[in-house]
Amino acid sequence: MKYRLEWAASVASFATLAVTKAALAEEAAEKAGHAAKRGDPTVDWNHLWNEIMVDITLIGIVFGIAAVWMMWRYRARDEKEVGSAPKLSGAKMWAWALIPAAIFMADDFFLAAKGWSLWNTQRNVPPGAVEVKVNAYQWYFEFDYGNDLTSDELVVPVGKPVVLRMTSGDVIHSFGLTEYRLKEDIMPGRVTYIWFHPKKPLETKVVCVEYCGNSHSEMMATVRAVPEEEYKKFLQSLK
Ligand SMILES: [Cu+2]
Repeated sequence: MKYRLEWAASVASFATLAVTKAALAEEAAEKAGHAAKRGDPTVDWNHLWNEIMVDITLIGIVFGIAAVWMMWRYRARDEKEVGSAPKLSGAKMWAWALIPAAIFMADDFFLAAKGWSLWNTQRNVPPGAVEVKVNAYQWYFEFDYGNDLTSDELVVPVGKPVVLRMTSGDVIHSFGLTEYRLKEDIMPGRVTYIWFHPKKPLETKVVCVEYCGNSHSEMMATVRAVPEEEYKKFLQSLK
């Protein structure tokens, strides 16, 4: 009897957590469906990030409240008081171990599955993507637009998917383009790729995000997403 209330309160908070999470996820999915098409590495990355933030915030709040409540509920009332642990039946012991574990593993697998689907998006380059080769060296990037047109700047047209085919002339580097949520290693003797879909004009930086020697921290390049016309002019200027 004594512990029945606590038991009921715990079950209720787990149930609330599960139901609230499901409702929020559904709402977020609906919003995302209206706001943006699925299958964009940047959009999907942001979506997953937000979902994880909601997830850990909810868990944090529920457990914070439970911890504070238990500290108050089970406080020592005088200096000499000795606590007495509840004697759980075998069934209750297993339930206390397995039910919370199952709830959290379901949550973890749910997020892991979303991670896999984001990975699929990152691997599936849409047909007709603009292709740029990236050569990385200690300590700079070189962008190759084909037909012997190279630049130390990455310029891409707005409104089209862009795929980067990357390799290294020396050691391992990594292509870190935070603004578009991209990161992919660049290795000697191997071609790796990553794609993104710039939606509006933007100037930002790509930085090397794998330690590659003395001047690693200075290894960066300008990235500009520009309107189609400006992109064509840029290619002309390389001739
Ligand atoms: Cu590097």
